[in-house]
Amino acid sequence: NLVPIPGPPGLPLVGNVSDIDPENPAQSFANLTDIYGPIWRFYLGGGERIVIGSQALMNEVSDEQRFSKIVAAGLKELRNGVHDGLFTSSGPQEKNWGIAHRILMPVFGPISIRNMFDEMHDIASQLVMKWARHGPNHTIQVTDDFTRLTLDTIALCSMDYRFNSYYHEEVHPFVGAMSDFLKISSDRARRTAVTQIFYRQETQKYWESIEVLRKTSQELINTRKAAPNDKKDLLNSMLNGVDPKTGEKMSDESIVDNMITFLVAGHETTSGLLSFTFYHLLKNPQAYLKAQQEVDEVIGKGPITVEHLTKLPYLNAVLRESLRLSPTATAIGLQSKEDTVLGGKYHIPKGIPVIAFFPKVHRDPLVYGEDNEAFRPERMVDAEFDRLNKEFPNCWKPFGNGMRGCIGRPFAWQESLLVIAMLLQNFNFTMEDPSYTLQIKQTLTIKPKGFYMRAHLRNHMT
Ligand code: MNH
Repeated sequence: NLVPIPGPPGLPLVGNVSDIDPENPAQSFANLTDIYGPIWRFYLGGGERIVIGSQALMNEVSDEQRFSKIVAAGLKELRNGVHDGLFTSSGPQEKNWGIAHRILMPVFGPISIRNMFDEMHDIASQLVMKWARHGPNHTIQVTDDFTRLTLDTIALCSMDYRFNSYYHEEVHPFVGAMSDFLKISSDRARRTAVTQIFYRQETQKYWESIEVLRKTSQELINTRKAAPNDKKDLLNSMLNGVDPKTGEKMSDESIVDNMITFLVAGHETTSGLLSFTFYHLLKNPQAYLKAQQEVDEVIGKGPITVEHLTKLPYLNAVLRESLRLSPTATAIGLQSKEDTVLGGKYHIPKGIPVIAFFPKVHRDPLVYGEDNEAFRPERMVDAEFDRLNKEFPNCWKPFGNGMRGCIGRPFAWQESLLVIAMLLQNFNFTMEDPSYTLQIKQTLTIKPKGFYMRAHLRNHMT
């Protein structure tokens, strides 16, 4: 009673290369899911891959007894720079993953994230100041300014280093090296070993960028070792933390891997979340109004404190709903530990990449109903959210799954709540072009393309 997994017919050698737009694979994945249903397969670079896009299948592949993370494609290329760092490691079978995971889990827990509030507030204030100075006639490049924010924040919190991105037009050399590293990694992932030979200059730039990233990080470690302090930041936690299981500390090599990993994994995703959230709020004036009213009632006109952030249920729901419709990390890659059957009738060979595609999982009509395309934060307030997750386990997965889920989630959440609250408190926003329709720019993550706003200081209006 097994049936073949449907999918677009492919050509010999090149497989389905023409079915997937390299500039916007997420759009192609969405279209192909509409055509072939919640499970389909394609061929690229010789190998078969399977895509899933429903809550029921997501729930099956979330079983860590049966499935584990696979490090393939872009992730595999990133290993050239950050090796077995947390994000790019194949998991517990690599010893450094376990050591770093056990040392860092508590460091990314809610209590130590609270201690990073002042640093987050420092950078967020710089953003507010910039937009206030520019005034309402200035076109805000939304994703650019949010990327400055998330990068500066993670660098300050993780290694006590200031990129000062709001004080320079051109990017910091470390940041430039990082975007080259990310861009070239994702381009390399689409090439065969043979075509890769024709990219000599690019390859040279690639390894130079990695060198810049690693050398800068090692220098920060050396500086801290030469002049230790008792700050409770991520760098100190990595330098001093002892793994309770093995009694080992993280090596310098592994600290460098993870410092770069935090910057890589932590900045684009959060910047995209902030950008999409403003897009959705501006497209949905009732939700915008409710969010701003909540900020006014809970925080008022005074300074925001870390306590305020626990009292913003509607803003929480706004962020959840934004990640439902626009999951900035669009997919995770999994593999079955044994030959298995999905959905009761689809044969899945052991080790084949299974791509869980969140934009479709998050629009499953059985879970989210007729209005699955609507931005409706009300469905994500705590009571509703809990009910959904109970009734439809694993229906909302923007931070990944299980032990390989996002370690930076509390960090990203606190930062995002703080920034949105501060911005709504200080400004009224308008869309530069009210007829703007959402377009996606995809790199390792997705962001809204060509989305611009204007910021009107609220004090000037009342
Ligand atoms: Mn993050 C893993 C999404 C913010 C650091 N993150 C993941 C995964 C997803 C994800 C999905 C699982 C990847 C996979 O299975 O291959 N992360 C996000 C989103 C945001 C985010 C949507 C913001 C919004 N992440 C952050 C921040 C940091 C961070 C901020 C660091 C400060 N994430 C990580 C690390 C991992 C990860 C490290 C890998 C954890 C592990 O496997 O041990």
